[in-house]
Amino acid sequence: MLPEFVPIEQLNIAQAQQEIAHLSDQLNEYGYLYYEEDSPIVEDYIYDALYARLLELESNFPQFITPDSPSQRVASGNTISNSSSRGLMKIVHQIPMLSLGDVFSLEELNDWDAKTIRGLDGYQPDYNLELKIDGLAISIDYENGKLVRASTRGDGNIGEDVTANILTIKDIPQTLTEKITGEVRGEIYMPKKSFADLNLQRENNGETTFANPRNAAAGSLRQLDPTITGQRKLSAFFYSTNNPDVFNVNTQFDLLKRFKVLGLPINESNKLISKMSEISEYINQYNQKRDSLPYGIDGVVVKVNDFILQQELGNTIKIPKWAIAYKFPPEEAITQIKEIEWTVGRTGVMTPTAVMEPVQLAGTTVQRASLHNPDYIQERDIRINDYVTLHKAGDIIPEVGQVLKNRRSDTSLQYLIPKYCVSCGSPLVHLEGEVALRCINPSCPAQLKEGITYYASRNAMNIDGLGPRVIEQLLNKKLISSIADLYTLNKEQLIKLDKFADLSAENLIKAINNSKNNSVERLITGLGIRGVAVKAALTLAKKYGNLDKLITAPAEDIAQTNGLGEVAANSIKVYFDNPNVKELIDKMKNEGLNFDYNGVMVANSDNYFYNKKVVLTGKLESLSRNNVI
Ligand code: 1X8
Repeated sequence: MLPEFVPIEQLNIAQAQQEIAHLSDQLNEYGYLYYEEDSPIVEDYIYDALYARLLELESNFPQFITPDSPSQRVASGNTISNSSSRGLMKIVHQIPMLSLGDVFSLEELNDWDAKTIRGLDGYQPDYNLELKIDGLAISIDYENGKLVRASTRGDGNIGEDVTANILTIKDIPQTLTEKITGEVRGEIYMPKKSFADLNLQRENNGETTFANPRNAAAGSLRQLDPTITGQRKLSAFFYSTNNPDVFNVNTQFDLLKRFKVLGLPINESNKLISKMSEISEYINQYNQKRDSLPYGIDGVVVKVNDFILQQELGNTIKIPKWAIAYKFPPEEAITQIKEIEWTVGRTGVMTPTAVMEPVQLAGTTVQRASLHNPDYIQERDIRINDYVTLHKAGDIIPEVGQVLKNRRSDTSLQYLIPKYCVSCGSPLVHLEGEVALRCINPSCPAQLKEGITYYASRNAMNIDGLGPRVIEQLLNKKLISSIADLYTLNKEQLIKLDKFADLSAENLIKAINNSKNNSVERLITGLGIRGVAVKAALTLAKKYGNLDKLITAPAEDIAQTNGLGEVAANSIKVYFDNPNVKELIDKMKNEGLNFDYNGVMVANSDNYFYNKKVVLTGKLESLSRNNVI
């Protein structure tokens, strides 16, 4: 997450010095993890924002610029050397490999369009739209059609010589179809399928897995042993050059076609548009297609199509003015687990939730993700303070993906699964055949709270005004200890609760009393019997007509019910055989709860009404229109 920056003019000198030192350290660490370890821990946009802040501070307080500031790194390393600790030769790019400016909304894109048109004295250029490939940039020199050198982008000025490794990638031609001498730039990526296979294989070998295809591609390309790169199934798309003259074309659109003729792989999803308003269709199309593409993309690159116009617009130090990246909301993020929280559900199952550093993910801020059950934690060896990848399952629910074990500190300890219920302290049990941990104390307050909340919920007894906060207070004040006790409450007791006025107390008492008349399928649902949800409860209510009949029905008979089976039938029998439940049902009966089905019974074929419709007109004394059906 980005910190809120204090406006520069409000900083005193000491604060500025401190912030510069802090940012400098932070960015150096991020840069090291990104470039040297292929293991970034922050999104690019966060790095970029922090870097921009550092530059702003340094330009206002130049006395605090230190030689090890990331802003000074580029200027100091302008010679070829092999001083890299990893042993790959450094290559200075003849022309820097720029990054792209980026925008995150159509509005910002329109601003960029307007600025571009202004830069061209009001001329509206054509734009070539291309997919932004989630890989790593590469620069390759061909001499007389032969591949002679390849280097990574590095910091934009100095990259690493990966020629030997690039020669092992089958999709990259070692010889072009024409004897051309010139440089081409593109993106190396690992197809999603190769990434999944690689990680599976690494997991089986007990090796650490890669966090995403991009890191896997970077790790695979920057190997000292090219045979390893050769085994990694990398691929590439080419999209630009430093030497447009060599290729005899005048536009970006034609350059891609020319690359194809020369045997260079290109991404053929590009599209030429004549005004910016045509972009939204392209963006929507690929945002939707994104998951089903065999390679990762993280946005759309918009380029002024005509090379002469590109030249006219020119570059800033860091980015071209004639191109921009529209970034999709990130689909995967990296964050740190701060805590594992356990909650007890209605049936006593204790579920773990990871509480994390808040992070942006596919358009929302995410801080919590279910860890499902203890096995999920143990199989992945998830620990407090671990860095993990986060994605959205089915595009909605945040889910923890991988643990970045190489980011773990030496002092990290294995996470210990709790042995006791977090609500009542009773020992937890692992029931046969279940992965879940359960608290089996029937009077566990957390279970009661969840159970009563479910009982009062819309699909069950539908008691308006009886939500979890009220129920929690009723339990804490010991005014209730079961659902039957709800019916003994009076107005005076409710008024003493937090935020309870005369009227709301009265309304709640009314709502509770009204629920006594509900048709019995609501009561059956509300009991929360395992395997019996709304639909099954209705089927049972229709079949037996009355709760007592259901309680005394043989398991075999229940199992014959449409949509139920032996498992649900057994669960029903076990439930009603429990002495605590027997006591509960008696209490409910004494409180006057309706045990009958108020709707239309399922008729047997020998019944007179079988297959006949009965039409009633007029008004009924005891039933409303809703209750009849
Ligand atoms: C980066 C990328 C570019 C393109 C596709 N994917 C990228 N990651 C493209 O132009 N089609 S351009 C680029 C850059 O200039 N840094």
